[in-house]
Amino acid sequence: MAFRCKGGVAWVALLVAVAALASTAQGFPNPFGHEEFTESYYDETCPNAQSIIRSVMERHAAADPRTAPAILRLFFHDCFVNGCDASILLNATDSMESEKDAEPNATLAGFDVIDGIKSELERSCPATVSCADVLALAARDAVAMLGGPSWGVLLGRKDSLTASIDMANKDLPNPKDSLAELIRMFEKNGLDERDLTALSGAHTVGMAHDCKNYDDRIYSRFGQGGDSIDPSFAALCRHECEQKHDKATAPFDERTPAKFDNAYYVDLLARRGLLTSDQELYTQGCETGDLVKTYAMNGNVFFADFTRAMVKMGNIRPKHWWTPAEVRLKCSVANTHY
Ligand code: HEM
Ligand SMILES: *[C@@H]1O[C@H](CO)[C@@H](O)[C@H](O)[C@H]1NC(C)=O
Ligand SMILES: CC(=O)N[C@H]1CO[C@H](CO)[C@@H](O)[C@@H]1O
Repeated sequence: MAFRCKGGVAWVALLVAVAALASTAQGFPNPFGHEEFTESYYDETCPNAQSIIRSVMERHAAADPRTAPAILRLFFHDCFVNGCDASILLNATDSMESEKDAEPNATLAGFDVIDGIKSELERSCPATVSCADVLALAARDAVAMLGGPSWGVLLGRKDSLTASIDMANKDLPNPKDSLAELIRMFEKNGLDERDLTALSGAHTVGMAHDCKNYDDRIYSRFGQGGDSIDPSFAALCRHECEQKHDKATAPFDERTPAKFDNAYYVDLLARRGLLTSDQELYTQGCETGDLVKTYAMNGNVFFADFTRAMVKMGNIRPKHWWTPAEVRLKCSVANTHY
């Protein structure tokens, strides 16, 4: 049963007002010195950038169905750790650990796809398109290729010179987090409860590859699971984990795991969300619970909110505007070494 809420309408009105204010503010130059992103950023310098990215994405996705979900997840991890600056893509060096080795990354994939896209781009327009923009465009293509919405991507991001494993461990949400914690982590990035609920809908595609991410929920340990999980769903997941151990995989959305649709929210209504962080949106949330119901009923509202939230997430900037940045030549290694 979803949390009952009072004053829901007032909250929505306030949010709409805040969103309207924020969007008018976008027209002004950023006081922190960040350049505005624009859709036309590469129109002169690399007019084929978007078609190159799309065709490499299609080639990889045809060969490996994991590609599109993996790229979408990579973009989220990039943006949440000190802004969308491609820091997630850097390999470790002698003097720097890699975000790839941070705890929440354990099963990230798709790095080779981004490296492949980048090397094709370098042939057409050398040293022009940043890896952070490649990831933003590839994530948009991934969603569209899975049957989801598409949108114009704002461009002009720069690539970081370094990565931070400590920030990756600290700034990425954990699958066992409570709703309050999720709200706090999204808020730190300027994302509200509506963004959180819509962006979590990315879990309508892809798989979890590690039972550790949801074991407490399916075994009802540490206050997780219990009434908030359908017992037959819990039994199904336990069976898979016990049979296959560290090879166990579980789709987030059981019925259409390869289709970007609103079925994730229908699963949450049935208490068949995989992670605690998924299910809490419905069982613990007031505003988020109402949104889950809305999205489950109306896929167009979900698509519209998801699109808007992806643009917002793609606008998360590195926290310090003076952070040195560049256009990397290879996405897994910085051009400049300290
Ligand atoms: C709300 C907080 C979130 C948490 C705690 C979370 C956590 C996770 C976890 C634990 C996995 C499974 C990893 C594995 O076992 O392989 C996963 C997969 C995934 N996540 Fe999230 N996630 C969150 C939000 C997001 C967002 C905002 C997006 C994108 C907009 C996203 C996109 C994905 C995708 C597409 C997959 C499937 C990847 C694959 O199939 O390889 N997640 N997430
Ligand atoms: C970064 O690491 C990956 C995987 O370990 C490897 O395939 C890739 O070649 C490395 N990149 C560079 C530029 O060395
Ligand atoms: C893809 C990747 O680099 N995964 C790493 C994430 O972190 C774990 C644990 O630190 C590593 O063992 C993985 O190789």
